[in-house]
Amino acid sequence: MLSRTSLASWQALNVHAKQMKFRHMNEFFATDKQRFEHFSVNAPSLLLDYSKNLVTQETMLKLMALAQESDVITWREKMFSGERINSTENRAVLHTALRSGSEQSINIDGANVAQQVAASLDKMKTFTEQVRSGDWLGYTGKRITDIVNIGVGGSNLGPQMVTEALKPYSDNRVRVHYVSNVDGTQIANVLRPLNPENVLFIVSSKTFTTTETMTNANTARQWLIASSFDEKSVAKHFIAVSANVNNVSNFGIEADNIFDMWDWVGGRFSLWSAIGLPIALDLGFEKFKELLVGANEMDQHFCQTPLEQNAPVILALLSVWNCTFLGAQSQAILPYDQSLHMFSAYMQQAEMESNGKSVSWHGNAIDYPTVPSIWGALGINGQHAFYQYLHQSNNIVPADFIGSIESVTPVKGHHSTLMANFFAQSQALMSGVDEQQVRADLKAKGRTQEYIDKVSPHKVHKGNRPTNTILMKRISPKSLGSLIALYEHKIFVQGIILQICSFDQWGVELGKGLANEIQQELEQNITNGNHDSSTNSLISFFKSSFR
Ligand code: G6Q
Repeated sequence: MLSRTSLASWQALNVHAKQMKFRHMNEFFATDKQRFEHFSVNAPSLLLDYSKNLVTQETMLKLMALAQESDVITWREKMFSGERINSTENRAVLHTALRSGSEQSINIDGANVAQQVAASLDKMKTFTEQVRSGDWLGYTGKRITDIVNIGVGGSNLGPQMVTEALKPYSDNRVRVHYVSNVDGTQIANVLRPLNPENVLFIVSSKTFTTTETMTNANTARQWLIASSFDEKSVAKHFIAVSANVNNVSNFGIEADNIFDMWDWVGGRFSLWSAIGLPIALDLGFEKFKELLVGANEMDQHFCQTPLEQNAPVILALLSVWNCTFLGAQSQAILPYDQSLHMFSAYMQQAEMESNGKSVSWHGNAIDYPTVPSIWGALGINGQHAFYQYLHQSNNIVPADFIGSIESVTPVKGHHSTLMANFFAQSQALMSGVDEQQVRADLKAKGRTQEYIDKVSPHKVHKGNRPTNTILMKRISPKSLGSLIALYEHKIFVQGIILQICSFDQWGVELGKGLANEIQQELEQNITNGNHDSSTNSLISFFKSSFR
């Protein structure tokens, strides 16, 4: 298959980008009074305003032509129908089936996916109700008050981000904690205040081989047995979510307490599966289902809406426009809602692990810029930290502003202050302030000419910095489900346009393998000496100095 660069739409965008680099968004807003109407769409639970991008109607037409020529529609059908589009791992990509509520059968390796999903959801429901009602008892007959989820990467970030976002919806029947880091400090801090008699551990690992998770799970197991003096207590206090039943059984977790994972769900897309159990335990199963409903509504929007009005497609095309054609190298995710304080970290994994690659589907080197690095933090905190860079650095950082019309926990006088900043920042990033204005403002304040000459260049803001604004009514299980699915599909479309295998993660696997080798050197007094001289010397310095 030919590189995307050979497409007529790609070449047209290249020429167009060279002209657009000299335009300013201020000019577009001045000449089109309905720019907001022309460049915004409604999608389930949210409004997307993309008018503050360096785009005209012509740009959008050219980008839509690129989506058409890249066969986005055919690829979308392939994904939803269970074709093995994860080509390097020969797997289907069906996280959408986890929330479809559909009985329509998709067959993977002789099994009906719809039936597998329905059975898993039933099992999650029963289990969630047992624990939350106090029917599930620990080894001394006490109810479970604390859930500790042990998992890392895709088996941690999604559930933790959602748990944090939906805290106001928790009835606090159980407390949910997360352990992901193999640094013992984390598990020690989590376990210190807990009583083993009341704790239920969820070991979340698709492979059940991930060293960090296995190390933490073994520590948790020892902590429990140090109190119960009975290996059998593990059955009452450990459950697992995994595709590796053998390893889970060897760990001592009973078959009934294993929740399925499947090859057709990637870790970073798995919060909709039993990996989401901590969410269901925290909120109750019905609210977990609302999360699935919200995601499914976005799936429907993605499948049924023409590309021109399709929010995930638009977001993907704008990212390709800003990064591949206009040269931006990073993108900020800036939530103005405390509930979303982990959202940037979650998106960082979702996009960078999916599309942070430099080889095409066919194994050829990709010779165009692909996806940006993703970073960000709560917008208000960012304003007093890194926004300086967004406003005045030489590097353009496109940003997504995400906010809510209503606060989930209204406190008088707070929300309007928060949202005033939300609107002000994207306006300032777009319009900037030119030197003439800066000088006039300083003069009006009575500053001396000498001061004005000195300070004016520093106060100029060029503006023209692209932002998207995503506005939701309020954060709820349903709207959060829609928001996450919006970005999942954006990432998918980006991958299709850039010819990237979005669903593998060989870069993660490389590090896992190397660390296992080095761990043996550290623990068994072996000197391998086969590393580069820096790594060899660091290992020997570590061993000689700290033992
Ligand atoms: C996600 C990645 C990766 C994975 C972790 C944990 O898509 O594959 O982040 O989730 O490495 O893997 P396990 O669930 O197998 O422990």
